[in-house]
Amino acid sequence: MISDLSKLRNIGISAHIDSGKTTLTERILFYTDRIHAIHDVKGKDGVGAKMDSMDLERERGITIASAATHCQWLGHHVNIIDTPGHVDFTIEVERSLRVLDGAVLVLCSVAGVQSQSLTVDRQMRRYHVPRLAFVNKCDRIGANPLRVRDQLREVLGHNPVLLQLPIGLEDRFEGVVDLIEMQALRFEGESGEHVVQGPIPEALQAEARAAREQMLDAVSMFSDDLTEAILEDRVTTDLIRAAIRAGTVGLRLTPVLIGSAYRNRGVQPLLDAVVFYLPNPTEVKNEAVDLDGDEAVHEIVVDVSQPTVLLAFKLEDGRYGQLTYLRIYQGQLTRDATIVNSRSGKKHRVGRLVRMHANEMEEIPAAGAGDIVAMFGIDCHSGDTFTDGSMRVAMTSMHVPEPVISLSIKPVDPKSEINMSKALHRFSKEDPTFRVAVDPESSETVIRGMGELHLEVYIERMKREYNAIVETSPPQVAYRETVSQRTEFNYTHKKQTGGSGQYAKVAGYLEPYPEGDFEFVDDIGGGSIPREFIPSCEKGFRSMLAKGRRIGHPVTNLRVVIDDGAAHSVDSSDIAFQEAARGAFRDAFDRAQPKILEPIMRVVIEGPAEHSGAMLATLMQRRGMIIGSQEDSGQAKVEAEVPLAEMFGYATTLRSTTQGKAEFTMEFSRYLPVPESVATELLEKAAKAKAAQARK
Ligand SMILES: Nc1nc2c(ncn2[C@@H]2O[C@H](COP(=O)(O)OP(=O)(O)OP(=O)(O)O)[C@@H](O)[C@H]2O)c(=O)[nH]1
Ligand SMILES: [Mg+2]
Repeated sequence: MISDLSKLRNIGISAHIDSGKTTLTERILFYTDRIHAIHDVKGKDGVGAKMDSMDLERERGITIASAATHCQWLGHHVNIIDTPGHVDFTIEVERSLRVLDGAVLVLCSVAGVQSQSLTVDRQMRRYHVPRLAFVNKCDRIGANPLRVRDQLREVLGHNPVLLQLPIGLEDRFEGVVDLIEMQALRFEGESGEHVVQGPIPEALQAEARAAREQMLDAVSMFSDDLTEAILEDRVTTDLIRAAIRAGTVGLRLTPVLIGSAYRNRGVQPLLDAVVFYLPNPTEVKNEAVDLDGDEAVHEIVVDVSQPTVLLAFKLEDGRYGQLTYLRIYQGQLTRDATIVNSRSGKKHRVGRLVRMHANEMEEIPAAGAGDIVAMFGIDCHSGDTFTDGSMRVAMTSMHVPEPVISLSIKPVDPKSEINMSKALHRFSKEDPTFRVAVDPESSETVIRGMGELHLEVYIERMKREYNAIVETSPPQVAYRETVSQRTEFNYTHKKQTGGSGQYAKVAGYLEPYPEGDFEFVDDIGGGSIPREFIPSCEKGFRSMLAKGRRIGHPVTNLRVVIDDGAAHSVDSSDIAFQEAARGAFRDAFDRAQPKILEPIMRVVIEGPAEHSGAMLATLMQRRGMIIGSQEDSGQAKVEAEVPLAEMFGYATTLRSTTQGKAEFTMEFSRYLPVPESVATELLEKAAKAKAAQARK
């Protein structure tokens, strides 16, 4: 168990696709002696980076699942989670940031703040995660770390402070000037393992002095001691570090470091900075909700002697059963301990307890508050809270984005069918953004997810890991339906069949509700509907939301208000009121100018300026709305909002129109009504499908 919590760091490495997170983590593991040779992502030796352990990750050279590891640096224990950059796997970033205390935001020195940097930054803010910025790839042509520092301020609204200056750039990038110790650092040896200190090169001295002044100015804001010391000219390294730490932990400052992971430069000083400036678990505030005491807030005390509270943030099904990644917030966990799931109330016995090192694990007897480990022997959902049973609390949940794309899949043979269902069960349990449903009408299996790549990866994994071969339909967009005007209803459900009849009447209105998916308001004053039947009305309305009346997609942004009605002492019942509500919905929805909504994606394309015309054209052809475009030192960047329905197969188009030189990222932005022509098309398609269904 880690006894001195001030010597523990839990950090995440998050950033835009391809910015070098996994490459950086590989170097960190090498310099901390966790691995004994460096293997690159898509490197020539064909081995692949430690943290990208899945075959599919190695083949494609991208990270798909987050992976955890740990190392020792300057007498500190550092737990690290390397996350994927592609937005389709954003849940992996989300759940990691949920449980981490600090993060390294990696940026490319050429591309600077990119679209995913914004998304990741937003996620870091959501969980109040202090961060360091690492400007990577300083060896690339066009590297400009100072410009990236400026973008951190202008685009992300950070308070970035440069702690280093580059010594040379591009192919002459040699090392960095440490502005705190006023030393030049060079990285020698075959893999940059020897950090050699030396005097600052003559040509850089004036610039370094000015940059140090600037740095001192910015960080003295966070320390009166440092301010005083500056005035009295007795500044020390410790005083500066303490000030930077205070600003960083307080989320008011972002230290900026510089390097090239690939060229083995600048990684050790980054590790120093993790230890110096990122918080230990006791410096971060965490809260749980008391499930017994009226949802009161329970403040977490990071202490091994407190009752145990832990959060299962990630699951993986493996050879030895479910592997559950967890963050221990309070108390401790030992092998063979009994813990209670706060959601289900079920008791479980912890089997093995392990520390993860990518896909390897090391068994440990116990772990304490503040640590991140994994356990076997427990079956649970991702996001479940466990305690030792002495109280019932839940850690606040994480943000789970809604899937926007779906695909129907069909196994090719009976064997695949059995395997497919196993695979789907596992994937949907592990990944809350991956959903599986069977369409009751067509009895087709429909999978939903965050994007084409997300679903493609699961289909490939079904084949490889489960031997389940499936045919897929073209991807479908997750349309929604809603109403556009307030519409009253007054509906009576009446039925007389032999003995007792059915009678219920509901009146009120439905209207657009942009603030949420659905709201039901009971506005009945005089008791025209008996209290006990109000929930029946709500149930009736809710039952209509799953399938809208236009094209059968879910209904959203709808408020239903009931303000009158009638009941009969004998013939009114739960069922009668549900039926009345359904009748009222059918009647009013059709008159409320219903409309179809489609997901709109925020698309960002980056590429050489000579292709900017082609980049724009591809978006215009796809009903794209250009939000902005800019050109900077030969690079063009175009930002647009484009309907998801138009974006299928876009990767191929973009590749061929720009000779593979442009890249794009895409992320859900909002729902908007479809244009008339598209609505007509969708209605025709829905009518055809219905007719085909009827013929069956
Ligand atoms: N020139 C240069 N290339 C780098 C550097 N760091 C990483 N790369 C290259 O950038 C590519 C992507 O690196 P990764 O480490 O896989 O990036 P990542 O951020 O983990 O990518 P995802 O996890 O897929 O988002 C690889 O080809 C690396 O070799 C660097 O400092 N300089
Ligand atoms: Mg990676």
